[in-house]
Amino acid sequence: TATAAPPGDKDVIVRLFQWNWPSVAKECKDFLGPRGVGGVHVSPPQEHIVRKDLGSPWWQDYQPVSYKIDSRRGDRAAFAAMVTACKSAGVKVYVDAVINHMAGQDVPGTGWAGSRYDHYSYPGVYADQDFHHCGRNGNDDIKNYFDRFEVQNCELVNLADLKTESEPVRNRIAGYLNDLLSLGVDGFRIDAAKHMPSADIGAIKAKLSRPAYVFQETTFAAGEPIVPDEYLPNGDVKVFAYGYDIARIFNHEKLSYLRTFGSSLPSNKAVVFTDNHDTQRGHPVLTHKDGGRYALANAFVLAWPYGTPQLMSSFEFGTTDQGPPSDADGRTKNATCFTDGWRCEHRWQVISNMIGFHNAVRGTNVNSWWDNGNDLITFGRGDKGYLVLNDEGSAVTGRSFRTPLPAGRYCDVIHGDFSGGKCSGPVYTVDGGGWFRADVAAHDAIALHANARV
Ligand code: LAG
Ligand code: CA
Repeated sequence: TATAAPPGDKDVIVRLFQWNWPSVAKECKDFLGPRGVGGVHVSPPQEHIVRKDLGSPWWQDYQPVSYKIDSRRGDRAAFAAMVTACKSAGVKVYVDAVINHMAGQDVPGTGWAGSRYDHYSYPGVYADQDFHHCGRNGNDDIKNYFDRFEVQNCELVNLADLKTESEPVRNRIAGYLNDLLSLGVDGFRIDAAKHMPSADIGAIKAKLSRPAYVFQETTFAAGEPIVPDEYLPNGDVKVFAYGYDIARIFNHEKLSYLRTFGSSLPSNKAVVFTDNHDTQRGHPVLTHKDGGRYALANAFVLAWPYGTPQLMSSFEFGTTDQGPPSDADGRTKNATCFTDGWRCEHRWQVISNMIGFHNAVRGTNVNSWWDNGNDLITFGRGDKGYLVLNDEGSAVTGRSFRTPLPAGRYCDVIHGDFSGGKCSGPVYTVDGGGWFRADVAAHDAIALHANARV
């Protein structure tokens, strides 16, 4: 099965977690497009449950009630306008597709757009015969992740599990995805992919009206029988180990270990990330709460040639259930970067400028690796870029670094913005032998690249 190529020459994906459609549209035009971001991963657009009684938790959105495109983030018209705006800014739109299950509510209710539902009944969409009833564990819930049948046919936290092997169910799901394609979306993040046999996802993909980029949520823990590799025929896979490894190395080990960083999955099939909305709620990963260390980790992710980087853009939360800033009716408020809890990691100076580095070095190999055997690392990418990462507790002073760069004056995009031929931060002069001299503060970096020459 051919995978629609992501991206082209711009492959970075930004996850605007829970952003409403007008805010996504504006961000595509104001920032993502101009900064060279390839695609935006948006939160689920379909009608979902409403649990105002629980304070409208963010996870309402992962409990579909119908495939109407009408959610706390906006209606169909607002969604369509967002897609148009992003595409005209040169940013592809990837939809979070929740297709393994419907809602997990034991009592009947009314969804966001007014659809009535009961646990295994979604009038006009699905009825009881469309769901698995695995007959295990007393309540049909998944308990044993080491049992393939159970993981794919029982219920993930009580969520009504669709018979993705059934033709009518596949047709319904494909109908929803095709509706999104008709509005111009470019691809899908397949939610809970591990909970569906890979062949079921493949069969649904085969029903799509045109090629779409697919990346799959394939969580994995050692010893589990269902492995991410199984899902490669459908498209790309998310590499969860990557973010855990990054956190371990930055928190407890040595940056010099990054010299061979990656995973056993092929780089061109791997979507990599420091954190996502699930791992940042209670898993050992780096997040916006780690401040500078998070920025440095993402600088490495964007500079290193393994996988398609996905950047997280979060809202602050006290409890793990807390939803995004909302109005009295539960509509998500506009995302206003750096206020009202919107952290906008993708706009942090280091992270956003390293998107430009990533694009400038695309297609080149790592060279000139040098480390001090501990937390100071340096490497080049082709003759296009050079990164120094100093995570030592003390500054490196007056050191000469040998880069693969042609002679010239380069903007340090870690501390300065490059635009209109000017740099708002430090500029380093690389000589004819590729050398430049610099001081690097503790827990700091320098990044030079071909598209930021002064
Ligand atoms: C995912 N990827 O494969 C999402 O990234 C993840 O965030 C989703 O879980 C999950 N799959 C299902 O789409 C989230 C929350 C869960 C939440 C679930 C459904 O992490 O905590 O479950 O969405 O809303 C919640 C309650 C459960 C309850 C369930 C059903 O936390 O206690 O049993 O709803 O009512
Ligand atoms: Ca399933």
